[in-house]
Amino acid sequence: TPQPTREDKFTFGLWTVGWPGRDPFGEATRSAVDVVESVHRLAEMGAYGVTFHDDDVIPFGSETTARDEHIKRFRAALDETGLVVPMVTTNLFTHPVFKEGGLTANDREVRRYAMRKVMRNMDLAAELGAQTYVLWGGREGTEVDTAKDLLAALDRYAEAIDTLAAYSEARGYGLRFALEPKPNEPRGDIFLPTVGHAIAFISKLDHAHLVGINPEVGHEQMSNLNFTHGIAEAIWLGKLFHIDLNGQHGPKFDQDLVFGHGDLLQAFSTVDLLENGGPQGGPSYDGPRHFDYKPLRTEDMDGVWRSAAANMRTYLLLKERAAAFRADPEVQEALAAARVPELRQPTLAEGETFEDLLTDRSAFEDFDADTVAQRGAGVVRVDQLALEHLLGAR
Ligand code: GLT
Ligand code: MN
Ligand code: MN
Ligand code: MN
Repeated sequence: TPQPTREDKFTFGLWTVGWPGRDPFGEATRSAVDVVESVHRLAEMGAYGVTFHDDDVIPFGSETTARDEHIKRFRAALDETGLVVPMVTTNLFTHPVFKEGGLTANDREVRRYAMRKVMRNMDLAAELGAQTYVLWGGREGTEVDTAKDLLAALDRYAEAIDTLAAYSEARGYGLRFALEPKPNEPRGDIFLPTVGHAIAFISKLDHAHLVGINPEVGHEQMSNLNFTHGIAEAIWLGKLFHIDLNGQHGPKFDQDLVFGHGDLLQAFSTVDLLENGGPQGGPSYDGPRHFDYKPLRTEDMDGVWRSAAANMRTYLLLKERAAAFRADPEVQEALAAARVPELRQPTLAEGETFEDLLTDRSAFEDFDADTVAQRGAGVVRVDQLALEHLLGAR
């Protein structure tokens, strides 16, 4: 059975294993976890790195000396374990000052403060060697549409991101920014709710080349969208800068389950795309495999570490299953029968123009749509073969 190693590039948000289980209806069920312990435990389990919000490492409001001390302890843990920090983000959602928004708050003072909070943590991100800066706008949105100038909010969002990108360039930080879509929760409706909205927004930025997305499995599924299709489009556009893997059972509140513990077939197609979907059949994404989940509130600390291990093990099992699926001669035959490889062949022949297509009688005048319509597409056979590989039945 597969064991995670550093080469697998598994990373975890410190806020994941560190979540004490507080929800809107109940108190914490576990005590807070020291980040130093999280770094050591994750390293022992075979993780490659950790990610964090400023406030995960440095409690909000810490004075300068206390702040330095928190950073020093964290750095020491990284040095001892060799874990890296490929991604960093900002908490612009917990403190009540952000109740009406951060970078898109109506209150300009709040926006300026939010921007400074991000810039300060970008300094730390660069110091720790991060390549990616995530912006999840959990509080950027509304409950009441008429209480926000929606077009101005998008202007302010773009202004903020362009300013932050310019700051990274000017300081030579080399950061790339990844916007994380989510449809709702905590706000009633959040701006840039899906992969598609976020990618379209990016095209309007002055620094579009430095900005991509950090899609989360559950967030797309909350919108009843297909996550695998979403990341496929992001990959196609060169915009998959980072990824948040977890699990979700369809449209409802954000569950943040262990990867694979929600829609398992979609988890399989996601891993298959990431690992085997590249042009030559290899990986289509080479960044960290980042888990953003919450250990169930029912669990004690033993359950927390088990759930962390479960994310990595599930990913590796799916990777193994996807490789077996691709290597199975019957699968290859079923894919060929379903004409899957044919889709890589351009619709027009080399050098062929629409004029040539117009004169090709076999394409239209002599084409027998009714006869061709009778061909089965052979999809169910592929589906069942995938399922059997997934179940370990083949
Ligand atoms: C928060 C959110 C996540 C985001 C994190 C980045 S924080 O826990 O639910 O989906 O990825 O800010
Ligand atoms: Mn610039
Ligand atoms: Mn989530
Ligand atoms: Mn996330």
